[in-house]
Amino acid sequence: MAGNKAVSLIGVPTDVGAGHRGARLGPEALRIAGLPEALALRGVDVRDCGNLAGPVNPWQGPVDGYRHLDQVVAWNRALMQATRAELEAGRLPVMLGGDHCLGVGSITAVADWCRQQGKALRVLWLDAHADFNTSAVTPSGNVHGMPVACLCGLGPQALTAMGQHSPVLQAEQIRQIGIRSVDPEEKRLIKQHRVDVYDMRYIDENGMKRTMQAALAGIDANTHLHVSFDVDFLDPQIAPGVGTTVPGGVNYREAQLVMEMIADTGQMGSLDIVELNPLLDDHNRTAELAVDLVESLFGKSTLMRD
Ligand code: B3U
Ligand code: MN
Ligand code: MN
Repeated sequence: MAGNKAVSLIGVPTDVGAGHRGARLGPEALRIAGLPEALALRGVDVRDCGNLAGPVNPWQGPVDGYRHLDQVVAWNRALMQATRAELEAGRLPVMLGGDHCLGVGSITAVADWCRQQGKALRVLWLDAHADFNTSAVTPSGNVHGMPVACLCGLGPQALTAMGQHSPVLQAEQIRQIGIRSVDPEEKRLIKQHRVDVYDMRYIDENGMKRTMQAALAGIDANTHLHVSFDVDFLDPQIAPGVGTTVPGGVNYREAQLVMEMIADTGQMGSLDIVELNPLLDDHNRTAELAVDLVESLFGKSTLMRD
């Protein structure tokens, strides 16, 4: 059960992969919203590793279809090493982002570790976006729109081959939930690679319970579940503190159910919390909501179930 595990918080204060600046302040906002204390209250042994160091955001335009690729690579290398070290220490790494380009480093480390341990890996990508762009089709050059493609082997070698195996993931290991903004060429790539997408229409038609049952099907005691939680998964009415809000997102009750159903599997082994931008937030309320949801991920449930 994830709730009994030792957790390590890894702050990654950067927004080099994003189109807005401010996600670099995300780790501090999550701490101020009480994340370490909330986990400790749940009986979790929490270690805050502090923030990783890396290059500043040069705030330049795209070069060959990528913005800030060298800086993105440097941050991801640092995160990959830190994530690996915490996994090897038997702890559950929680990455405090930072923008979603960092999913490459964290998941590459997790995938290497799972291979070494003989564990199956399932990645849940909670997001408004599919993050499956490449340099050839990206509308922005922002690498936070590309991490899933990189993990599936589409992208610059410096990001697709950071770990011991490339591609890092097979598409069938991924479930995307909450998707509602996909660029036209990105859609073509997603279909070509057969990524399993539970978009908002699927959720509207089937309800969140059935969506999560489908997304979690096949998970067993040998599965390591990695949750990559982009805060823009949530509806902007409840989570305004993100750079790329998309209306029509997951509401509070649906989000709680997602987290509770993940907690019920007992198999979550690593977590990313990304794209929180405190400069766009309203008195840190998005960070506080993220902390509330993470508590549910670690087993806080309703009174009736405790
Ligand atoms: N798909 C767009 C927008 C985007 C993707 N991920 C985020 N925004 N956060 C792009 O620029 O790739
Ligand atoms: Mn994302
Ligand atoms: Mn997103």
